[in-house]
Amino acid sequence: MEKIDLKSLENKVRKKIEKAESLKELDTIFKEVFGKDGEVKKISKIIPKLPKKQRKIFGEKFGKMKESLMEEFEKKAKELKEKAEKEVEEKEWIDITIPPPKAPIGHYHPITLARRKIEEIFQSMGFEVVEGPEIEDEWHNFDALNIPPDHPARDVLSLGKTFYLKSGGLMRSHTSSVQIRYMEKNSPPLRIIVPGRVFRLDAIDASHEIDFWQLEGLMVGKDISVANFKAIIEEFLKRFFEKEVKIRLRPSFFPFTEPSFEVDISCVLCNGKGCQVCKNSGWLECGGAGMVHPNVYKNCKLNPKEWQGFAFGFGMNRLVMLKYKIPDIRLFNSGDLRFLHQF
Ligand code: FA5
Repeated sequence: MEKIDLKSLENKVRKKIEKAESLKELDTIFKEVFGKDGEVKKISKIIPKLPKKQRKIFGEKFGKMKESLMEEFEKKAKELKEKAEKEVEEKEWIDITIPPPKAPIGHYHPITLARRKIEEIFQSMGFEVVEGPEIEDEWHNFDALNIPPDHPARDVLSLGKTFYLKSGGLMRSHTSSVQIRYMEKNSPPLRIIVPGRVFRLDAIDASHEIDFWQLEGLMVGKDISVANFKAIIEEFLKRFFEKEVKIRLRPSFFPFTEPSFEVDISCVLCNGKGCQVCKNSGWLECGGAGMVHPNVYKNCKLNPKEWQGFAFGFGMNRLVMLKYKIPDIRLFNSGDLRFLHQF
């Protein structure tokens, strides 16, 4: 009969329990001791074979050892469970008082921002904001504006640069078409602006797009003059750029205005002193303007002897580029969010 050293077995198991670092490890040790093929089972099998007297003493000792090891296991298990819970608590600790990260919000396109500002300024001066179709017909885009089919003036307004549609009609090449649409339906006195998209088959570069914006204006009454035009435009520019801006009118030609002029504004970047953007001239081109041609009134069934007024058509992208110091017109339609996020 082999000698069973309960004491050393107990010490061995106690040491193992003490060293256990996780519940899983402890469970493995438990199975080694109390499991099917565990040491305890093995001893239990031996006990009935012992002589009666020895059996009783040994049995009692063995029972006590089992009990005390069981207690030890339980104690350790409780300890390890608490430790594990504490670790989870520390790892998964959530501060519910921290504000959540801000949800990303969209930005307005600079054209939209400028458009709103422009509309607000002109509305405060009694102008109505009007829209017209982007797909036009020859009558509104050319003919009614005193640009007959065989007239070389069609070249001035980029006949070869107009997008014609297979289905008939064309993409409007300027917002002046809306002058006609409005005067066909409304009698003067009138004051309107038309901020709108226009399309031209131009070669794209830093200052030319094929899909850009114009700001049209029309003011007609009994005695509206160039002086009114100058005053209104200067007031508009001052409020748009938030600084004093001078304007200069140069003689020009448009079939739908007489006289016609090119409108220059004093450079808003160098205040007219001369810089790279204005090519040291102190002036920037901003668009065309003039007094509405008598034929335009006639084409809208209005009496040219009765009415007079001015019209203008500015490059809106140009105005926005100057306001926000945008160096390249191509950025507007680029869809580049890094650009848009700056506004
Ligand atoms: C016209 O389109 C006339 N309808 C303007 C007008 C209206 C004159 C009413 C008189 C009375 P023009 O083709 O010059 O004119 O264009 C006006 C402005 O649009 C230009 O000064 C320029 O600032 C802008 N523009 C023209 N082409 C482009 C382009 N490809 N890309 C960006 N801006 C352009």
